[in-house]
Parts: sequence; C-alpha cells; structure tokens
Amino acid sequence: MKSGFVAILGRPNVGKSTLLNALTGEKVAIVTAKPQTTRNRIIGVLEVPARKKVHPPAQIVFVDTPGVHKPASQLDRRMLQEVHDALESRDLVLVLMDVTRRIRLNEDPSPVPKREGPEAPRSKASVWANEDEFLFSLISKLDCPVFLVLTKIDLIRKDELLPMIESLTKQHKFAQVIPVSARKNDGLDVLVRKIVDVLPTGERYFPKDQYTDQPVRFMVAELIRESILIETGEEVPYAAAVVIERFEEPEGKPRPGTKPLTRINAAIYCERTGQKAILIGKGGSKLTAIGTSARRKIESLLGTRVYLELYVIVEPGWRESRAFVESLDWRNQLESLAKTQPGDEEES
Ligand SMILES: Nc1nc2c(ncn2[C@@H]2O[C@H](COP(=O)(O)OP(=O)(O)OP(=O)(O)O)[C@@H](O)[C@H]2O)c(=O)[nH]1
Ligand SMILES: [Mg+2]
Repeated sequence: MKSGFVAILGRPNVGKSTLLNALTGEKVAIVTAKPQTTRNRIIGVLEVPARKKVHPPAQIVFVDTPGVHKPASQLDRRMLQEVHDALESRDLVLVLMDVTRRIRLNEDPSPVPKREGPEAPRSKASVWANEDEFLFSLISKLDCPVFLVLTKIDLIRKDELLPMIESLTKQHKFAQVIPVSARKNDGLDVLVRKIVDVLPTGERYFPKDQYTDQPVRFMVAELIRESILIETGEEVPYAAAVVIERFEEPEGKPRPGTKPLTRINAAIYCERTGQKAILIGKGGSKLTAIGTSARRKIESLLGTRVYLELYVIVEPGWRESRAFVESLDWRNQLESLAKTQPGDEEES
C-alpha cells in the first residue's frame, strides 16, 4: 500500500479546511467566512481503496494549516510555527489559491509599486502580491512535490481559469495544477488520484477507522469557537479563545427513552471588557445563541445530549502572551491534563 503526509497550505480563507472536510467526509476542522479561522495544524485521515490497474490502497494523512499571513502578534507567530511544523514532515504539499481572489488581483488596474514609500500607497493588489510572495518563498525551499490547487471554481467561468494558471505556473514549478470545488465536490477524485500517484510505498500511520488525531475535547472547543466566529463581528472573533474547563462523560446507564448526557463547561477568553459585553449580549442573548448553536454541533459529534455551560473571561492582551498562546495548544493541554488527572486518558 501507499501512505504519506500531505500538507495543505495557503493564504487565509482560501478554503483549506473546507477541502480537508470534503476529502475526509468528516467535520475535522471548523470553517467560517472569516479569515484566520484555523489556528492549529489539523490532521484528517483518508483511506483510499485500491483501484484495479490504477493504484494500490492508500492512506493519505492530510494536514490542514493556519492561513499564511505576516505575523503581527504572538498568536500569529504561533500560527506560522504550526505551518512550519506541518511542512517539516510531509511527502507532498498542496498550495491552495482562491480563484475568485486571483481574478480580482488580475483585474485590479492599479500598478504594483516596485518600491514602497510614503508616496506609493499600498494598493490592495500590492498587499496581496506581497503576501503571495511570502507564500511562494515558503514553498521555494521545499524538496518535495508541490501541487497547485485552484479552489472555489464553482464561483467562476471555466474560461477564466486558463490565464490564471498561466500566470501562477510562471512563479513556481508545480508538479500538478488541479482546479477543484470543495463545496460542489468537483475535481476531488482527480486530486486524490494524483496524490496517491506520488505517495511513497509504506504502512498506515493511523488505525484504519481513525479520521483525526485531535482529542474530542479540543474538537468541542473548536466547535464553540466556530459559533463565536459566526455569531460575532468586528475584532471579537480574532480576540476569542476557548478552553474546556470540565468535560464529564455520561456515567452509568441513561434513563429508558433518553440519551446519555455529557456535561461541558467552557471558558471563552477575550481581551477587553467591551468584547466581553458583545459576547454576552443584551440580557445574555448572544451567549445563549452561541451556546445553542455550539451545543447542536457538539451533540452530533458526540452522539449524546450535551449540557453546555459557557462563561466569558477577560484576559487583557492574551494574543501577545506567549505563555497563554502556548497553553491554548491541545498538545500542551494534554500534557498538563495528564499531570493533573492521571486516570483520564480516554480522550487522547
Ligand atoms: N463557493 C465556494 N466557497 C468555498 C469553497 N471552499 C471554501 N469556501 C468558503 O470559503 C470560506 C473559507 O473557507 P475555509 O475552509 O474556512 O478557509 P481556510 O483556508 O481554512 O481559512 P483559514 O482557516 O482562515 O485560513 C468559507 O466561507 C467557505 O464556505 C468552495 O469550493 N466553493
Ligand atoms: Mg481553516
């Protein structure tokens, strides 16, 4: 059989997590319309059955990453570190480009200034071009195959693709160029086949029925954060972090006719009292809305009823605190949980 790690790379909001979920058929990573949704590298595993005379069976370990952007805070730096960690052990890299954004970039009539000074204001096009340069410099150092994956093709006409492919392939020698729509499930079978083609022969990295390495506890925290991102605007989504404080699995048998109940307490961290007020809302209405939408998703993940208690804590400037940012990483949380609760290891 074949197996390997495939890192999914790209600027924020290009559809990396949507692609991961579509490929694995599971909700592995949260997805929102806001950039910088993903903060950690996230593994999603796909088992590919053998295809007669085409390829042997394979296990593809996809690694979704935070969107590549110039870091401005400790949190951003941590997110970029996650990208580097994902690139460290990989057999193949998929670079995702959002075709709708590329079209706007190509159409922007303002010239990209060569050198920027106060007299040359940064146009949108130049900001995008610079950020792309940053991404291209990351992949130029890679010694593995790199596929260019053009995303969201359901939103454009097919004839708009060709010029885009021409200009992008001038910037890097991609092993493959594959247009896809994760939303419409278009092009994904071709993508999977091309991936299997380049993967090395090897054994499974994960048991056959495991689709992620994330502990359930962390997935629950992410689902709550997804609801916060969807329910709030302005700077609140970026300043919010979720930590599960209590996760009590059902004890004993449920009463006849009822489902077992999981009790979860979660702290929502924000940076300022104004943000806390927005998160709570008038008479607690916002927090209730966040809780209700999150609870539904958690119930479908766990297959139990869920009692969810949320509270909001102000942690001034946490995005600049290295220690706090580190403590949000579930890999670090697992370590400290193992120290405090030596018997509680089922979730890992
Ligand atoms: N129409 C369309 N929209 C898509 C497609 N893929 C993703 N989107 C939308 O694009 C937005 C961003 O998707 P994400 O998957 O969260 O993007 P991401 O690259 O993981 O973003 P970050 O985690 O913030 O870096 C969401 O609103 C998705 O619904 C697609 O194939 N077609
Ligand atoms: Mg994402």
